Amino acid sequence: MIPLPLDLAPEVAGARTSGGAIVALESTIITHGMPFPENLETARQVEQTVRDCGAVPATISVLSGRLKIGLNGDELEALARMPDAAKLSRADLAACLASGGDGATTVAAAMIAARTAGIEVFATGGIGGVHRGAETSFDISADLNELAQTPVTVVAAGAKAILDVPKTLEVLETLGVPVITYGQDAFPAFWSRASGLPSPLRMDRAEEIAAAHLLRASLNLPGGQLVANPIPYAAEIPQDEMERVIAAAGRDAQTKGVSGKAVTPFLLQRIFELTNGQSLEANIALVLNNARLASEIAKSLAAQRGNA
Ligand code: PSU
Ligand code: MN
Repeated sequence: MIPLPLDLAPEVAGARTSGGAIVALESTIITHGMPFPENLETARQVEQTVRDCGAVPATISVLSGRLKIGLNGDELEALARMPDAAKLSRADLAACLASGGDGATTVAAAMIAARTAGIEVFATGGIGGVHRGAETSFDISADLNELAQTPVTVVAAGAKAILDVPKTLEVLETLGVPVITYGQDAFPAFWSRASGLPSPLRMDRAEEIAAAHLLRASLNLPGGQLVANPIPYAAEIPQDEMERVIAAAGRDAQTKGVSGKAVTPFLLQRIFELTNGQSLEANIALVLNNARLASEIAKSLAAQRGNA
């Protein structure tokens, strides 16, 4: 083995030494999920929200072939302005490090990096999943397999309706990934608080979610947990309003022959355009909401380990 080119931000290194709460954050949402400058503003707000909650944020990316766990202000801005950052999932991470490239990490790659750095809680907007039409395209995000094998608790606002939500839940069940909805029985669908499907599990307290994370380790179970956190009421967009737009974006992707890792960024960008940017406001609100819950879980993990 050769040593990993790993850089921990001083704040993150400090929290690791003291056993403090740390929340990992992905970066594909910055480079491929939101337009500039909203991406940079949101990334800064998410980090500030984590700090306000009493935890340390660790935004994950690859810069000049180094795996960064926590970015300083200049690095965050450089990433947000980067027009051609690679989108790194499990398959791409080591190759990007080997070639000295720059890239943003998806949920899957950020989970791998978080585990490497000893971080167990992670916040994002939405995870990747089983795409509509997967029965012919075979398009299933590597995020799902990652949840099955990497022991990180991931807080997301459910699964975005660009995916086939029932199939996504079926695959998660097959993989043995706990899907825990926070504070309600219905599994949320990103912009909407309900997907029309019940959540496999429900928990109402961050402490319980942290305890379940620790007990999975005690049981020697590989893999993490998916925590589905419903978007705040005030920011919700009803599902039927989004459906028309999602269907149109899906048709555009098909017409243009978009495939592979380009599919999710294409759909997100198209939906942004088709809603004249309206989808973005909801997206920002739910990411901040997820950062808050992830911070509470991370603090509880630290406390239950006797570090706080
Ligand atoms: N879903 C969203 N916003 C996002 C993504 C998904 O609502 O920004 C990003 C995340 O980084 C996720 C990735 O891990 O897309 C999934 O890509 P793929 O479907 O190609 O695995
Ligand atoms: Mn895919």
